[in-house]
Amino acid sequence: MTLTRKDFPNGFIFGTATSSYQIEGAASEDGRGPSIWDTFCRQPGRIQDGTSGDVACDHYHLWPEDLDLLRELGVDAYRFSLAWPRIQPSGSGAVNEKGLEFYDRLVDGLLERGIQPYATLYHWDLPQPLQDIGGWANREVAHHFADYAALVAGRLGDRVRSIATLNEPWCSSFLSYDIGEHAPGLRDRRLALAAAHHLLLGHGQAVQAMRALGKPAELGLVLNLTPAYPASQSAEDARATQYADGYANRWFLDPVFRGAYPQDMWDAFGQDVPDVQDGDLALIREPLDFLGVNYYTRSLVSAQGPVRPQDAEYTHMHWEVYPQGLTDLLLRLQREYPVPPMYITENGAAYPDERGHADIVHDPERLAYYQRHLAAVIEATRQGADVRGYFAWSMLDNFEWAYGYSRRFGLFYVDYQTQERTWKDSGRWFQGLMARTPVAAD
Ligand code: IFM
Repeated sequence: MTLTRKDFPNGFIFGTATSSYQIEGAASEDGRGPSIWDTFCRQPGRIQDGTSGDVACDHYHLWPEDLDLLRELGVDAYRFSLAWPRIQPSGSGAVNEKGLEFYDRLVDGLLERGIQPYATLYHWDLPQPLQDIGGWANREVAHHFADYAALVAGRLGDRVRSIATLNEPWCSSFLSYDIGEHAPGLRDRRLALAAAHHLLLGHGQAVQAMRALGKPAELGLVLNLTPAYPASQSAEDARATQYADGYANRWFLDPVFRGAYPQDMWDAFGQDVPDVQDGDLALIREPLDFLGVNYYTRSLVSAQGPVRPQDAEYTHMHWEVYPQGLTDLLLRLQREYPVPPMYITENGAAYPDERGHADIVHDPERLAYYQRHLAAVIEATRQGADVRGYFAWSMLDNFEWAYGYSRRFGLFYVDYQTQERTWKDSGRWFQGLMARTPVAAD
């Protein structure tokens, strides 16, 4: 079997994705203020290898070389995020011009190389001063976010093709305030639900504020969605699966596309539900130009807890490789929600790559992962899902949050001592796909 660009709908966009804290480094340069991840990384035991994003891939300095690599890769687009603490070090008010200038240069550099910029406003690096007033659990932060969004859209909205407000609000709320694995590392269900609500509110307000500027950029939201499947036919497993789906997916999809929180989850969360004020849900439901879908794996659920099938393949994150889940997810979104056009804004896999002496890193499992998931996207589009593009996560190996540098997701291998970038087989395979030549799909 071969895969070519012709297998995808006309105009389908291919790109790679990264995020500011994971690659930029230069944590205290040119007026950047501290973010919650700077704080979190300094707390003992939070990051598996005790590292931080202080230097990361040093992309803040190496961006011209990195954009040259993107050009060589041949992608149509590049998805990156802006560091709010570079632009507004205290999270509101005063603007740090040097921070905005960095993104000006990045966007112009992409355009000069014929690559379309896809910007994300918030990929988890909240300015620390906003955490000091409670972070996303404080409703005020939503208003600050909308101001920041308007500021960025005013500056870049003519040049970027798309602006996503939030990346993966599930992670910035449940994973960060309920499960405690991400900054700020809290374990409080009530705060997590307040944070989730204020993230969505901030998203809606930001879309309204940006739209009012009348800039051409497409506006949307990026959700990480994990389809849940029952481990058996039992009624107990079905109930547990519905809860898992509510917690991971519907708590975000329903307010954004239906204007209401799902009743079963509202009942299940009991006393912890957020304070929803008049007009909030109308704002959250603000129409979008696109939905970004981040897909990595599925969950298999029993009443006793998650199940790990024995015969399945797993990535270095211990996530099951399950391409069918992506087809199912896209078709479900198209069928059950009034979704706008969709992009796969992230998909990819970590494997323990090793750089030998050759000038290429062999990563057969990642390559197979991409081939199988792209085939899953094609299948979904053939069955009617309106998918307009696909972004591989990630362009570079980078700082994988609580795992530090111990997990590699890149199409390019990064040597963190020398900052040398080395092509992986998966990168060369993408290059072949971009060049419109048929490439093997298995
Ligand atoms: O690295 C992350 C990214 O920041 C958000 N989505 C999932 C990726 C892999 O864990």
